[in-house]
Amino acid sequence: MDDKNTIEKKLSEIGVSRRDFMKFCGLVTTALGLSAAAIPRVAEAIMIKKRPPVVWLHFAECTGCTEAFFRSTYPWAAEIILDTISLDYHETIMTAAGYQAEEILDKTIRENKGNFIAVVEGAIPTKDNGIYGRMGGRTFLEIGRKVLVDSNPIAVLCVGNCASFGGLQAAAPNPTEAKSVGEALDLKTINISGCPPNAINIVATMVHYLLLEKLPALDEYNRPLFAYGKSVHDQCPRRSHFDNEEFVQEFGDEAAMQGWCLRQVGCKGPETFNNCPIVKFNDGTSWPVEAGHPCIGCAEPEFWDALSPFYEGE
Ligand code: FSX
Ligand code: SF4
Ligand code: F3S
Repeated sequence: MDDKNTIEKKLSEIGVSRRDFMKFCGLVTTALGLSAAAIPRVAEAIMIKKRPPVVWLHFAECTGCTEAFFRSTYPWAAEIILDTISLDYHETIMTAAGYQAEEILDKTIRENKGNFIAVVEGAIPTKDNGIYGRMGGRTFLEIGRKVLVDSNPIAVLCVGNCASFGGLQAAAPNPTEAKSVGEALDLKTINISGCPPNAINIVATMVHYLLLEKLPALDEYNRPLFAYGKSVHDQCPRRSHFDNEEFVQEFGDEAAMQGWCLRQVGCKGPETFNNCPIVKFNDGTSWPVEAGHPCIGCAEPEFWDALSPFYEGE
């Protein structure tokens, strides 16, 4: 059976139309900055390529990242991706609980040492040897050392601001001395930041690995450049109004700022790097600024402290 038929067969098994699937692949391709000509290769990478198992850990967080990923507009996308990435352990969706769940985790990392991908949500409390974050009798620090350091995964993908930079848990006064996964464990991680991050960027990072057999290039905060290479402001359609001399001449500075740009109500688009204006959320429907809400800088380190108050102007 050729690749095209294999994809068709898999799609019909889960009741997904080829049209919807290709649209989803189009969004992933856009996020990766590839031309539309690459869509068939992205589709193959998602549906056909053989891949390493994935372990998905939760530390201190609100689980919003998982929610954003699993409840995307394409409910089947998570199903395909989970099958695609052969997810072995995910505390939110796995049926096993208690000792059984712990056993699955231990077995997966034992049998796949050095050959699995780890996805992590949440920050790690470090005060008093990490006792403020525990699961199954082990601290997040201990679990992190065992799974993310000693078991030597191919890559550690930090999903969300909390795992990437500490997020809300690390905001002042940070009573548990919560830290990013990289800082708490002295580890190089790939940071897919945002609170929550865009599901398309999570999938695109995995597809990058499946397609090109290497991890994506990163910025100074270890975020994939394909998604975080430009500021929100540089890609914002509202920007054209205050950059557009004709508009300013006709309607004046004030209209350019007040009617369109949200800077005066506190938009942090100029300080924030993310591809929201291009990839958008909810099946490419909209994103905060398009919906009339200023960007609050959710993809940036320490945004709770450094970029608040969120709703005041300069
Ligand atoms: Fe943090 Fe994610 Fe914000 Fe929540 O896992 S990035 S609080 S959306 O859930 O970690
Ligand atoms: Fe920049 Fe925000 Fe204004 Fe858009 S709304 S142009 S991101 S400041
Ligand atoms: Fe976050 Fe700003 Fe995008 S708040 S979702 S980075 S527009």
